[in-house]
Order: sequence, then structure tokens, then C-alpha cells
Amino acid sequence: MPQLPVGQRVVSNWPVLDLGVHPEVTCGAWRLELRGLIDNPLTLTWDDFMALPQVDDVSDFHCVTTWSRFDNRWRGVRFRQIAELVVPRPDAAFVICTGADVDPSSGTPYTTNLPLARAVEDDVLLAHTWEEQPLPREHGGPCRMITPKLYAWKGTKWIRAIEFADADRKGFWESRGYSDTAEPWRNDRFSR
Ligand SMILES: Nc1nc2c(c(=O)[nH]1)N[C@H]1C(S)=C(S)[C@@H](COP(=O)(O)O)O[C@H]1N2
Ligand SMILES: [Mo]
Repeated sequence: MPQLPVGQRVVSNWPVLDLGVHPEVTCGAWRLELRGLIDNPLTLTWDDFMALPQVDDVSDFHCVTTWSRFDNRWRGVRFRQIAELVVPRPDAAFVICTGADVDPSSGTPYTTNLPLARAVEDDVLLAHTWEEQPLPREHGGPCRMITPKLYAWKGTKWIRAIEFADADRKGFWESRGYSDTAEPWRNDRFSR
């Protein structure tokens, strides 16, 4: 299995890619709101989140702007763990994640959508640690989502809310010409 999807090049640094706003979210102020089509809507505090089972995983990171970073060592909580906690209803088929950053030019918060089936894969984490260090603020610390099998914009930095929905709803980049499905192995970058 090749490690590099078509059209990608490998970088050894870790570029910062976002809307240019890096919100300061302390662990004390951090909340993760879980809402929508779930049996147990709830808001996690940092202590609640850190008390959930933690996993280590090494995975690749593919940005649609053509850089890939291999073998990132993450620690965090599986999205699936969170899903088990809130119990999605049978009709929940998509998740919409929201970050704490707001695009200065449009006033729109960062959001991204993905199928629930892709979010519950083993390697999708709400990560708080990268290479044994707290996730740096510019990379979405204290907590971000990662979606190693999809382009990296599907992983929300400074994640603050996850909504479970029955219908697909385009997020920030998906409404601006990027692909809804975002599959690196299919060179699936733009909406068609
Ligand atoms: N909240 C938020 N999450 C975001 C973004 C953003 O602008 N805001 N940018 C996305 C994009 S396009 C990419 S490639 C990755 C970049 O993560 P990095 O800056 O840690 O490399 O975060 C994704 N998640
Ligand atoms: Mo990106």
C-alpha cells in the first residue's frame, strides 16, 4: 500500500493551515458540546474528556493543498468513544463539527461535515497530544479532531461542538468548492 496519495508531496515540517485566527482556548474553559440526533446530549468539560479511554495512534495527514505529513504520533480519545457515550439515533448519518475560530471576512465559524460511518473509524481521534507534547495552539490545541483517511480539513481544530444529523450539510470549505467526500486516495479535492 503506497503511503502517498496521488498529487501529494511529503513535507517534514508541519505547516499551519487555517483561517488565520488561532483562538486561545484554555483547558479550564474548554467545552465539547454534543447535540443533535443522539439519546444523551451532553457537554464535556476537559476533566470529563480526559477521563475517557485514551489511545495512542500513528497516522498520516494529507492536506488538500498537496502536502502530506507521515507518521504523526497522536494521543487522544476516539471519536467512536464519544459516539458510544452519546448514542446516535438510527437516523443519525452525518456529523457536523464546529471550531472555535470564526472567519474574519465572512463572520462564519469553521465547520466541516462527514458521514458518521467515516467518523467512527479507528484512527479518527479527538487529539490533545502530538509527539508526546500538548497539541500546540496553532495546530488546534488543546483539542482537535483528526481524520487520517480523509483530507485534513475534515479534522476541526479547536473543536467545540459536534452535531449528529440525518441529512448532509456542507461545512465551511464544502460550501466553497471543496469536495463533500474528500477522499485522498481518489484525488477527490473539489466538488463536482
Ligand atoms: N477550526 C479549524 N479547523 C481546521 C482548519 C481551520 O481553518 N479551522 N483548517 C483545516 C485545514 S484546511 C487543514 S489542512 C488542517 C490543518 O491543520 P494544521 O494547521 O495543524 O496543519 O486543519 C483543518 N482544520
Ligand atoms: Mo487543508
